[in-house]
Amino acid sequence: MQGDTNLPRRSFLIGSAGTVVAGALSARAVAQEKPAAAAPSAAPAAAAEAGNAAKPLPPYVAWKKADALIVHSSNTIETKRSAFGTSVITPMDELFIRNNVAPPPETTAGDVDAWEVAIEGVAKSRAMTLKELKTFGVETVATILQCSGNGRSYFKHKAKGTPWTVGAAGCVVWTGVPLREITKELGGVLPGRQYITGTGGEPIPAGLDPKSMMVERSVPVEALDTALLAWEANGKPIPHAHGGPVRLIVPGYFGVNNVKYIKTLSFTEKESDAKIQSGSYRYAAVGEKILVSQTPVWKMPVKSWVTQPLQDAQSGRVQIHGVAFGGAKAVSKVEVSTDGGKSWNDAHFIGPDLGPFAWRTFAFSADLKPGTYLITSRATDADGAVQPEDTEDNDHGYGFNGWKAQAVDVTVA
Ligand SMILES: Nc1nc2c(c(=O)[nH]1)N[C@H]1C(S)=C(S)[C@@H](COP(=O)(O)O)O[C@H]1N2
Ligand SMILES: [Mo]
Repeated sequence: MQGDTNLPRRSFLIGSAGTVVAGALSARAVAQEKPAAAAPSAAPAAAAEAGNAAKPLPPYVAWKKADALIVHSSNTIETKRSAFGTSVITPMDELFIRNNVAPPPETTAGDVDAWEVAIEGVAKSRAMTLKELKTFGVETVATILQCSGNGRSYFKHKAKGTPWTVGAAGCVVWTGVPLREITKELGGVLPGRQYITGTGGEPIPAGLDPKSMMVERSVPVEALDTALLAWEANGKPIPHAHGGPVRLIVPGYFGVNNVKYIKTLSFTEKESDAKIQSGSYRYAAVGEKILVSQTPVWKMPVKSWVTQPLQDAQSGRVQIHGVAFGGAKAVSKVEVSTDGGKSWNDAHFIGPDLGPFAWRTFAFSADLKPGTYLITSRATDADGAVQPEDTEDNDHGYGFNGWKAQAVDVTVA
């Protein structure tokens, strides 16, 4: 029932041998990513919220809401589980941050329209400014931006990397020009071009191998139907920290495919040979090296999590809230359990439906007597794929969507 989502499946995870490669980006990026300790705590959400509360926001995101965020490092900042609320859209000042390398210098507001993107692999390839791109078309889409490492701390094998709980994700409304309008304008995609490859605008320090550092990602060309070059997020110009002036948005695909500060958009015959595509962000068996033969983190699978209550509740009527999504397709149903998954109750969606790539907020009204409860949720996508109890381990800890480890211990008094 997994459809075409890129879930790690047993068949992908067996058969390749090798040693573990850490991070696979620059030594610097890996150092930034190293978790203090990815201890598999009984309540990782609470532990993370308490343990990291003291770390201040780095200057480039000083405008964010510190009390809604957990700062793992200057380039890895997570939204607190308690901050998601019930209003569908994640405000930019509460949205998580993930940079693989140091961002490029900020474009001054007046120069935003002059930002150039080279469009390649089409009949009339050329560079064009954002100002010109804006004339080709406009569309708005709500998508879930979710790091493929979201939930990494719930994997049993202590995967290396940032120990995200549920908060390396958000739901954002993007405005931009559809790629299909751009390709139409430029005479169409050249034959045999099977991938859309986006390159980020980070400068690569001299002396370093660009391929080992550059953020260049490829997705199947079928994403052309829904992808955008976006300049607006939640009704405002995309903040620099989130990829402004122009960002590639690939609805339904994991965060890393949504290339920030995009400089080149190329229709290519092959996937990029940059390390972030070829040597990382793929599902490898635990202890095995990432190989190009393994499945990349592309489409997101079905997932949900509870956002309230997270610790205590008053006995009587309790509103259990959360978010649920199908990933690369709509979510059709979500259930809530108050007994750790022994029994399930249908929850109802409470927020507006912003389309198949957005998440939906949900609620279940429970009558709870004093006691302790293990509360969790389980979503089903439009094709009937059900969020699993657990996600099979993979070396780098990608694609976690299990309902069991995300359950919260709640004391009702
Ligand atoms: N240019 C560029 N794009 C990038 C990245 C990056 O480091 N550089 N990080 C990727 C990863 S791994 C994720 S999860 C998302 C994070 O987006 P955000 O920082 O806007 O939340 O951006 C993706 N796009
Ligand atoms: Mo990510």
